[in-house]
Amino acid sequence: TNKHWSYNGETSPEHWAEIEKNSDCNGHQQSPINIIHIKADSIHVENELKFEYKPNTIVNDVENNGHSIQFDFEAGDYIDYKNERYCLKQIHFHEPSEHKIDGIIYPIEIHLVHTSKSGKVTVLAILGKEGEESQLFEFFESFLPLESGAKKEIHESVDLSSFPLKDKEYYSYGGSFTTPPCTESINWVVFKEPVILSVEEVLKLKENMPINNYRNEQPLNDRIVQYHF
Ligand code: B30
Ligand code: ZN
Repeated sequence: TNKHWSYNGETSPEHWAEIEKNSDCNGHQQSPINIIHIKADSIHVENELKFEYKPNTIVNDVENNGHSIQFDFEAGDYIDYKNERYCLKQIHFHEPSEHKIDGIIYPIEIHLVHTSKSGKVTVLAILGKEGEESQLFEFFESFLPLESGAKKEIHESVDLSSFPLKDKEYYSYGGSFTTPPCTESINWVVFKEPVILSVEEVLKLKENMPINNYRNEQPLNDRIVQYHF
């Protein structure tokens, strides 16, 4: 039988390309990356990223899929990115962060995964660091702990418009899924400023997630990162 990918031992990220035969894991446009601010190309485009996050979007369920904690969303929250509409599908977490900014690793990274009608994917990445407590994390963590493989129905509304993302500076580049099959042509948007959650919230998330579920930094190769201010 097939060995399943993981974050440690014989099926860790260094082995993904061998064990996932038809994957892109050996590709040249992989994620995550270390974003070096002074090397990014600064640009300002009006309305490149617009949020259509509603105050009452339904979270269908949460699953511990063995590689992360993932919340699945009912259709309702959208972003308009580069003149295309993307629907929020799911949110999941990594610890510590996968992306780095100027070499800095954050305790948490949140991925908001969006897809367009034509099948394109945009992932918004938000770094998380310790400080004041966050109502939003309080909500997400209220469904933990969750055993590996377990799924819980939720059907409650959440207000992601309370995430302070509107008009915030971000980096963007073309990359891949950070897990097998490491599919390329993913639009990445990484917010420059981290969001704040409490020490306790970070701990609770870390204790209830697959440990060290991050992929190491991938080479930038010939790609250019844009800095949107
Ligand atoms: S990430 O944001 O780059 N970490 C997928 C979405 C986002 C990222 C990585 C992967 C994805 O959609 N993968 C294919 C579907 N998955 C199921 C899933 O959504 O959770 C299949 C799988 O990997 O075995 Cu886990
Ligand atoms: Zn992810």
